[in-house]
Amino acid sequence: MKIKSAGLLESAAGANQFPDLVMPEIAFAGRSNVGKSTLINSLLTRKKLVKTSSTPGKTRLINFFLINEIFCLVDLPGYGFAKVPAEMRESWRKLIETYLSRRDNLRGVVLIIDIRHGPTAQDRQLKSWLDFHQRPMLVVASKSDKLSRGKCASQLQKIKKDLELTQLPLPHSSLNKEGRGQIWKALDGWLTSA
Ligand SMILES: Nc1nc2c(ncn2[C@@H]2O[C@H](COP(=O)(O)OP(=O)(O)OP(=O)(O)O)[C@@H](O)[C@H]2O)c(=O)[nH]1
Ligand SMILES: [Mg+2]
Repeated sequence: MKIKSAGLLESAAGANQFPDLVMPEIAFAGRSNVGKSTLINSLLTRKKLVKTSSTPGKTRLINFFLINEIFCLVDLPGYGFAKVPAEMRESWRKLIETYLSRRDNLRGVVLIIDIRHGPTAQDRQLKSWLDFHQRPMLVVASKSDKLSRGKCASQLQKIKKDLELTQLPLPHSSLNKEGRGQIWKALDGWLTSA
């Protein structure tokens, strides 16, 4: 995919702020700090389009990025960040669920799991919830540069088993760009499906 243009279209705190679009959309979900925003930058070969941070809880709104004027990539707030007050966590959960259950133009969800840690209970919950809502899903194992080749391979198997997937997750590293081509191939399939 050649990226000709990429820009922030909307930051939404509620469903009334979701952009009124019919173009295809792909969302990125996962635990706080797992690398959602970094993956979007890596896919777009933009270093700073999406704000990233070593402090968890950076992305608090749903950010819609318009790409090539023809589709959107959507950065969701991360879940599972213990330092966020309970009522705020609850409001994020509602925001994410509202988005994922209602968005008609959503073609698929990229669920990101840290390759070192594997899925948490909340990741498993989200996976079952996406299955229930029949949302196409791609699991990406982030930060593959943090482990040796052999350890990466065994962690991919473990994530597959834990989440009861039919295929291995795709590894990704923002440092050496491992997996970028394969991830794009999956996203292209969603974007071009009717
Ligand atoms: N080594 C390495 N670090 C990564 C990779 N991807 C993300 N990181 C680092 O992980 C941290 C969190 O990345 P973000 O992209 O901000 O994570 P996020 O999932 O968007 O986090 P929230 O917005 O808080 O939900 C940053 O310090 C990134 O530089 C990777 O592939 N390799
Ligand atoms: Mg983020």
